[in-house]
Amino acid sequence: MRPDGDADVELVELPGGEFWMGAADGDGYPSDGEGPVHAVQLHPFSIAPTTVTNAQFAEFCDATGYVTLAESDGWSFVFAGLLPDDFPPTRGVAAAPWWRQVEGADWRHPAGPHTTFTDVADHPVVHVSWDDAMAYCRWSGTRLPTEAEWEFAARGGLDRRRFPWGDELEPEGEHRMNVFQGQFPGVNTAVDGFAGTAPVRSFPPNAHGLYETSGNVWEWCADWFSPDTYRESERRSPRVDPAGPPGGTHRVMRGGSYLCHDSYCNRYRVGARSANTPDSATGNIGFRVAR
Ligand SMILES: [Cu+2]
Repeated sequence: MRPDGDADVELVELPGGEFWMGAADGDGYPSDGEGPVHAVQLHPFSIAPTTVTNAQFAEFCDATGYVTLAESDGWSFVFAGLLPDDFPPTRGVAAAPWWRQVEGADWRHPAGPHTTFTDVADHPVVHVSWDDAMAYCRWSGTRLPTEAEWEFAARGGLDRRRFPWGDELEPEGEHRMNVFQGQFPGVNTAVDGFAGTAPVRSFPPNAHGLYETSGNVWEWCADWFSPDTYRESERRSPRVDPAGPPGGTHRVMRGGSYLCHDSYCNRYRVGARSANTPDSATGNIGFRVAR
């Protein structure tokens, strides 16, 4: 087994500096606390150009024997549209019936027990909880980015834009990220080329050299989530290297996923925020590391 901190991790060095964090009212959901847009200062940091892939996560598990929460629980949530028509009945989530509780779904079996990660080695690892992500970080000598670092990196130096490339969802009709097309959740036309996860580096990187900072999979951040984070930051919390509230129940997730669609969830914008409990794992949550 390799000693902690010795993994070969590709990182992009970013200079830090000041940027405008958050999104103005109008685009998002008031309960997410995307605003107010406020100036944040960051020290230099490094961040991975892509989310952690199945191949990379396999290296960690091979080296350490690590077992994820979904593996020990024996099930995880898979998007209904990714299950074959003849799949045995599954239980759904009442408020989100398109999420099916699938026995044997975990990072090694991303769309259920009949699938294997080796077929999608260059896709983002999914079905990893925040705690699983932290375990990978400890092994690889990395950490999760703070929410502020994530957003700084995702924006790619563009000031107050909606997406890593500008303001337009599909500039000149071109798909720049892996989100949902069609009628959610039943009709998935996958016009962008992908019904589920896409391999990392499927779409052009932003100006910082980062791939898929919008769409594809949600990315865990280090911070606790609060819809008041930015409002508090106006008064108390530091404008330099903010690290979120001191405690909470949910961890921040950023970037949106292949299931985001304008009709019900447009959180594929770089200023958008979401959160989940640290023990949550689903087929559309992954992470990228920082240092
Ligand atoms: Cu979404």
